Amino acid sequence: MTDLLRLHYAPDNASLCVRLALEMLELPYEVRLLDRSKGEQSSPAYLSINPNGLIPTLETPDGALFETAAILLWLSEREGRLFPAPGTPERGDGLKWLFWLANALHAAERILFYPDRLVSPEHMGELDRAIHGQIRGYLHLLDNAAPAWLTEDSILGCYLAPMLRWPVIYGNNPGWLSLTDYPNLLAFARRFEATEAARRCAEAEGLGDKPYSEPEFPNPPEGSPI
Ligand SMILES: N[C@@H](CCC(=O)N[C@@H](CS)C(=O)NCC(=O)O)C(=O)O
Repeated sequence: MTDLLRLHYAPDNASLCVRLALEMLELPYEVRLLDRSKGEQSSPAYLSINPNGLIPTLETPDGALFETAAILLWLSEREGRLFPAPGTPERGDGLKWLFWLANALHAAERILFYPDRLVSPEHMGELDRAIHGQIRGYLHLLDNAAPAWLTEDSILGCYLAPMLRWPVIYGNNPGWLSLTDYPNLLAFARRFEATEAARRCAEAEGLGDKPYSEPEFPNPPEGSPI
């Protein structure tokens, strides 16, 4: 247990969504690097706070929290900012998109990044094509819906922005996706990356000048992101 907020992270991993929210909320926090090249996310010490062996975990006075969406919601409710409060008319809309980001888009992106966990090498191309189609479909849906929350000051934005960059640069076929096909999402990415909070995170994790509108492979001070 800690009185502080302690983010267990690896650069440009899902912990980035949480770092963005922490910076946006201007909360004091410390970070603990998980070196993925050494498999530190699977160490007994880390598994004792996150039995999934996934990044991120946020240690809090209420205990260790995992699952990006849960951490983002917990932070916003603690501070009373960046997400519609319970009982407000906007709450339902916020919740439905938060769950959608976690269950639809994030889940699909995990298939893109870890196809080898699901199929043998000879089926990898087929899976890649299928998941590209699904992610494109999700991004078109979001671009067309252009929900009211697509603003720079929302935990939904903190969750979405990294998910616009990762599929462009990671996976077996980097470059298969271009944000120019999604004008509303591209406009959001440009606004989001111009915020002070996003700039501080980009600096801390070596994400470059246009991390969301024109993503490039990162160059984090810690070395490799994966
Ligand atoms: N559902 C989890 C997914 C997190 C996730 O996919 N984290 C990745 C890093 S971006 C990870 O830990 N990958 C290591 C692995 O899957 O072994 C969440 O939202 O926290």
